[in-house]
Amino acid sequence: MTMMGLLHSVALSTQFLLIFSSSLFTNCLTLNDSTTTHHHECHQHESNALLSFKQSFFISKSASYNTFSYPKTVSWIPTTDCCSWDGIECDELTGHVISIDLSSSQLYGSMDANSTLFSLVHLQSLDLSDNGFNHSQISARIGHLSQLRHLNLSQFGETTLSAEVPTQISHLSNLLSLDLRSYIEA
Ligand SMILES: *[C@@H]1O[C@H](CO)[C@@H](O)[C@H](O)[C@H]1NC(C)=O
Ligand SMILES: *[C@@H]1O[C@H](CO)[C@@H](O)[C@H](O)[C@H]1NC(C)=O
Ligand SMILES: *[C@@H]1O[C@H](CO)[C@@H](O)[C@H](O)[C@H]1NC(C)=O
Ligand SMILES: CC(=O)N[C@H]1CO[C@H](CO)[C@@H](O)[C@@H]1O
Repeated sequence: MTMMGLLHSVALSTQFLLIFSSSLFTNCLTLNDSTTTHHHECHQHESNALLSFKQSFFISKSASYNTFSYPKTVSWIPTTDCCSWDGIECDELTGHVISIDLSSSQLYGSMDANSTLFSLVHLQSLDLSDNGFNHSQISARIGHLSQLRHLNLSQFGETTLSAEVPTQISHLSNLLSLDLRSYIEA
């Protein structure tokens, strides 16, 4: 084979490869389109559950001890995808809410025993540490969140949770970390 012939066949096969891979690429994109856009958005009932949880609290700077605290729930706006809200993480495939981080979020109020929070059954991580829960009890419904791996309800100062821990917390068989510490100011 001459040098020219070799170059020619390389060029041909490169061209073939390019066409082949570009059609593969388009196929992938089309497939992806249908899977991603469909599942990435927050489920409506989970969005509603988060919004009513938000509405059950006041924002009060003094409810959080951390000097870098800020009200994360301000970014929780009904017309937007809840997976994009501050402190919220969704499963990339199913779109279910799997993590809530509302640590040091200046939330003040009582935690309702029937809070809509307990309908978020796909939650794997829940951090409500350093807010002001006005001595409310940890709901027995915490036991509904059976996927929970991390639970942080530790509090500071005067506005801690009640010291009583419901026995249902023992239903959380996937728990890897549990923080219920209370720091009372001297
Ligand atoms: C705090 O708790 C007290 C006593 O249970 C109650 O009267 C009051 O309404 C609560 N405040 C809030 C903001 O939930
Ligand atoms: C919670 O809801 C149940 C029924 O779903 C009701 O029996 C119970 O009284 C409610 N508890 C509170 C504290 O609202
Ligand atoms: C729980 O939250 C507090 C305050 O946000 C933090 O200091 C602590 O490390 C957390 N606990 C765990 C086990 O992550
Ligand atoms: C394979 C497949 O379902 N492809 C879909 C990708 O998304 C477009 C529109 O976004 C649909 O028309 C295709 O059917």
